[in-house]
Amino acid sequence: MNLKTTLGAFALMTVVTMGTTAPANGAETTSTASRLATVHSGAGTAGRALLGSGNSHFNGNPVAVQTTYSGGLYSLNDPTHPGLSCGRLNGPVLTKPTDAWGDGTGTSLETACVDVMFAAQKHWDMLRDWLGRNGVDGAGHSYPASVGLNDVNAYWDGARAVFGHNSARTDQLTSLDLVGYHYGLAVYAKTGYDDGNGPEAQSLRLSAADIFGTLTEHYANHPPALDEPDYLIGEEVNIVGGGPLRNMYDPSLTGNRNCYPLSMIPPADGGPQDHWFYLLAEGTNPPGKPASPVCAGPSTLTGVGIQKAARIFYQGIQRKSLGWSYGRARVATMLAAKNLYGCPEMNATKAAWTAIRVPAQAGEPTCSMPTPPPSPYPSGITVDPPSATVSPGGSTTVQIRLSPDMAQPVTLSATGTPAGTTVNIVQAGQTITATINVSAGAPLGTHTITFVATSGGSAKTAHFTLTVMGEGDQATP
Ligand SMILES: [Ca+2]
Ligand SMILES: [Ca+2]
Repeated sequence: MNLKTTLGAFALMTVVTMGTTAPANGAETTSTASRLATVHSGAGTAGRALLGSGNSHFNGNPVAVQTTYSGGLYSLNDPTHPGLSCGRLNGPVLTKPTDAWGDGTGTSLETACVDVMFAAQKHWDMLRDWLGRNGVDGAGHSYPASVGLNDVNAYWDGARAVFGHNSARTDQLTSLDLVGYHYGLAVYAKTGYDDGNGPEAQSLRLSAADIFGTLTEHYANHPPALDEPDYLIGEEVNIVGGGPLRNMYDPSLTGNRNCYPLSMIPPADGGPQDHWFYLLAEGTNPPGKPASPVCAGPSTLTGVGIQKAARIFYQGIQRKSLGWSYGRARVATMLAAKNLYGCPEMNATKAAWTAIRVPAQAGEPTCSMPTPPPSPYPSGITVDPPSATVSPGGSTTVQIRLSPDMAQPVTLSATGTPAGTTVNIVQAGQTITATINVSAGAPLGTHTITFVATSGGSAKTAHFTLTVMGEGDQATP
C-alpha cells in the first residue's frame, strides 16, 4: 500500500510505503580501540559502542552521539539503538577515522546526521521512558536515516527516514520535532492495526506525528538558547520562509483547522487532534505557556501534563483500526485514561475532545467519582456483642460502633440499667467501649439496656440484653 499525504500547505510530504524492504544498516564487526563500554550490536556481531562527539546545528556543541568503531573507522551506526544509522541519500553509513562529527553549520550533511542521530536517540529514549515502548518498531529496533535529499521535503518511506533542506538551503530539515515526526510515523505504522486512508485517518496520522515530534522536543528539554520545548512544528527550520509549519495550541495561526469536523478537501490537516493534545496536556490557560481557545463546551480546561497526555494518546492508538476516526479516537483515549489513571483524567480527555467539537460517542466509557464503600453496619449504632450474662459483682465490656454517616460529635449515654449497675462509656473517635459493672446486690434476671447516640439533633438507639445470674443459678432450670 502506498499513500502520499502532504503535510499542511507546504511542500513537506510524507510517502509511506508499507511492506517494503527491511532496513539495511552497516553491520559492524569487532573492534580494537576502546573508549567506552562494549555492547552487543546485533546478532552475530560484537561492536564497540562509543560516545562520539558531535557539533550539531540544532542541539548544541558538543553533543553525545552513539557510534560504532570497527576496522579502523568510526561510523554513525548506533548499536545501542539497533537499526539507527545515518548516511547520505542512497549512500553508505557515514564513516571516518575520528569520532568527532559535524561542524555545526546548517549546510553540512555530516552535521545533519549528527542532529538526526541525536534526535532519533532522544525519540527512542522518550518512547522507552515515557511510554514503555521498546524501540521504534516496538520490538527493539529503529531504522536508518538519510540526509541530502535535494528537495524542500522530508519523508518516511516505510523503511527509512529521509531529510531534505529548507527553501533557502540554509538548514537541513533535521530539527528535533521534524526527526521525531518522521520516526513517529514509523511508530504509528507499527502500532495498533491498519487505519486505512480516509480523510480522518490521514488527519489523525499527521497529528500523531506532530505529537511524537513534540514529545521528542520536550524529552530533550533544551534550554531557550537551543531548541527549547514548545508546541510548534518546524520552528527551528524556516522551511519555506513562513516560520513554523504548525501550531498545536492554535492551529489556525498556521492555516490549519482548530476544530472538528474537518473539511474534506485536501491537504489533510492534523490541526484538530493537535489542538486536542494541547488542551489535554496543558489546558486553556497554562502558566507560562500559550493560551488555547476552545471551539465548544466549557471555556476553561485544566491540563493533565504532557507525560500523562502522551500515555493516554499512546494507549489510545493501540486500538486504531480500519476507518480510524475522531469519534473512535475519542472513545479509545477515554478508555485509556480511565484504565491508566481514573475519572479525573478520563474527564479531562473527554473535555478536550468536546472542546474541539468531537461529540459524545456511543459506547464511550462513563466514570463517576468514587463513592464511599457501603458501611458494614446499619445506619446508627450497634452494640457488639448484643447480649451477655454477668454474675453479681462482675462486669462485661461491649463495643459500640457508629455508622460513618453519623455526624460528629456524637454523645453517648445508656438507659435502663438495673439498680446497682453502672455503665462506663469511653469514646476515642469511632472506637467506643462500654464497660457494664454489675454490683453484688443487683437484681437477678434479664434487663434491657438502651444505648443512645445523639448526633446533629437526632438520636439513634441500640439495645443490649444483660442477664444477671448467680453461679448457682445456672444449674437451676
Ligand atoms: Ca522548539
Ligand atoms: Ca517544536
